[in-house]
Amino acid sequence: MHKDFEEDAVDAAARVLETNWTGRYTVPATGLYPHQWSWDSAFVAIGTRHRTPGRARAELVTLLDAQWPDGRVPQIVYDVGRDDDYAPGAEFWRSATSGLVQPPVHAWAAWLVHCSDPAGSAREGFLARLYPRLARWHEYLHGPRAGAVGLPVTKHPWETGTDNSPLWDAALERVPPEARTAIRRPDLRHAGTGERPGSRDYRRYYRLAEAYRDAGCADDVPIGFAMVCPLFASVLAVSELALARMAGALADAGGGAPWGVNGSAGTGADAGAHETAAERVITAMDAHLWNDDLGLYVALDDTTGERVRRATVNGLVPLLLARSLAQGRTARLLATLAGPGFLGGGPFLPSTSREDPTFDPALYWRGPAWFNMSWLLLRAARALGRDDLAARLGEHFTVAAPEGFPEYADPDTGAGRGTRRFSWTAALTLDALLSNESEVLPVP
Ligand code: 2M8
Repeated sequence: MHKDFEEDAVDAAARVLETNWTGRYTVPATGLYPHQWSWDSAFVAIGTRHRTPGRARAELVTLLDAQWPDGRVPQIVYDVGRDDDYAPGAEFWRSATSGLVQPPVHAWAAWLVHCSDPAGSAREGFLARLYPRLARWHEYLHGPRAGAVGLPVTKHPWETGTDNSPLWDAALERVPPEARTAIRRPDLRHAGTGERPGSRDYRRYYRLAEAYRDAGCADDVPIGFAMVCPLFASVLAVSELALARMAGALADAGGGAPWGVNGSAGTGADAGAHETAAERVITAMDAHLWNDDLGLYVALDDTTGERVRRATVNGLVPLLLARSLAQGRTARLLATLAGPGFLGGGPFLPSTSREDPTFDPALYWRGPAWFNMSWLLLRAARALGRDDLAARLGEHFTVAAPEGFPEYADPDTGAGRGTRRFSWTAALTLDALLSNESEVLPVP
């Protein structure tokens, strides 16, 4: 990439993040998403660590301050009073946070943030502050959220982060498209109807959210949707390995700490417990989510036990764990990624395979190229030493600044779609351009 272009893109990305910073956290986009979102904040911190590491730490601390007593980290922390600008809001949840969750990228993000400024992190006691909270977050996912095969279930498409992916179609079809709450769509003021989920989907989304809220957000009450996702499981495994690194760093720094996983002392033993948890996730994913015909991992319906035969980018994310996957899987995943459904069929990485009958290049998670997905696979490619593949995935970030840091892009032309000045697009562009880490979990 040309040096001047890179510098301009870095400055422009930093400006977007400055605009979207509220003083305590970064909104995903000032119009469409005016609150703090869980996994967005993790991606934002991964980018802001390069320029303003103190702000990256604050971003994660603010989010973890909203953690529930049961350990869950909420999908949204509301800027209460702005219910007119996004729905459902605090009034719907009868709480300042949503009761749902999002993919657990946080411990990985916290480790990357720590590595980029270990001195500042130590000064603020960042790891000591976050580690016990992140460990509790994971305990919640391994405990109340564990499904039949031991992997965490998502109880709503909003929890998957890939809200209208075709992976959820069949399960969602069983949910009656009737909600008691009057549905408002402020989102349609900021994005085209052809880019957002339709009203039938929204009635089902509300129906599920109402059922979960009315059950007190208890996880032992079935509400009609329970899906296991390979993207969610993969980032949980990476984040467990990040917690192992943190436990090790804390033990080195202080010779142990008064917290721990399942009550154990916070010494090297904790690192081992997190590594074991990661291995358990990977083994279960390999045993239950692999689809040999499609050559990637798929979702599992925890209610019916059926695997969802759909090829989506979610199923390629386990490449982050390439070295630990079952024999032959990494080579198959790389072949699928290079094949006609994904990078072999066009310049940018689509969210749903170009060969899947549901593929739509404009509709949200059903085809467009998302920058966080290119970033996840870029990190995987770098860790595998596949510079050619990393360069190819990195091309996605060359369209980010010229297109105004869009939420997502057309996978064939790179034209921006969705909202603009989108925080994680800006943040991950910063990371793609400024990070020289070749490991998924670098060492400070
Ligand atoms: C999108 O999801 C929200 C609900 O959480 C929505 O559509 O209103 C998704 O892309 C999700 O992954 C993202 O975290 C959120 C905010 O950027 O927007």
